[in-house]
Amino acid sequence: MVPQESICERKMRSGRSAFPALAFGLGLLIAILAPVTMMKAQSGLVISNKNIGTFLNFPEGVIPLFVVADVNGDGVVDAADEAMLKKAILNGKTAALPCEAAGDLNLDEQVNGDDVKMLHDWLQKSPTVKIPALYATTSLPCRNPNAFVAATLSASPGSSAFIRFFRAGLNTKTCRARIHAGSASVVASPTGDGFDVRVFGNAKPGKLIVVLLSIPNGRNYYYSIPVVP
Ligand SMILES: [Ca+2]
Ligand SMILES: [Ca+2]
Repeated sequence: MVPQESICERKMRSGRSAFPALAFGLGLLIAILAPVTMMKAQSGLVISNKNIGTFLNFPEGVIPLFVVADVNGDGVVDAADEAMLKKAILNGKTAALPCEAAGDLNLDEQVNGDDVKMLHDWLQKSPTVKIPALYATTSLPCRNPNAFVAATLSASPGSSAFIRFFRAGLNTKTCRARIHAGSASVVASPTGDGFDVRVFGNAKPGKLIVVLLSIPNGRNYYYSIPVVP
């Protein structure tokens, strides 16, 4: 199994679905007064002001994602990320990384030599990780200005999860999504800014829906949605 899917499975155990309540309690008032701050509280990823208007039109519970191991935020996972991660750890400056959260490959909420080793092992198999994973977390920050997609973090049988783009040029005409694994189908959103993942009524809680997302320039990413009761 590819390492990215191992990450996907681990994140189910990490309990990330516990945090959406954070967004709802303080709710709309904060959204109106300080949207950028709200986005940071939800996911650790700060969305730039030029994109925030788009983001606020997305369905409830849609959270910005980052690319696992892409610490320099260019959308690709390669030796440049390994070098940057290694240097930041050696200098004790992981907080200064464009996306510190992306450096926590093993999802233990720390960025250290174990993560560098994991990334090094991944890159031994291929100079770039062919299909990196998309992920969201509250445990570490990510300021990546190149973030491009947001999504629902979990879905119950019979409901829909949403994937939404917030970068110019990314939409249902230029991007594709298909189900890689799991009991669901995927359709273009009515607004054309992303995809709706329809989880089958007989999907089993505890399983994952894995979506293969393709954007221009040959970039592909896996996004895993845990099925919850
Ligand atoms: Ca990178
Ligand atoms: Ca780690």
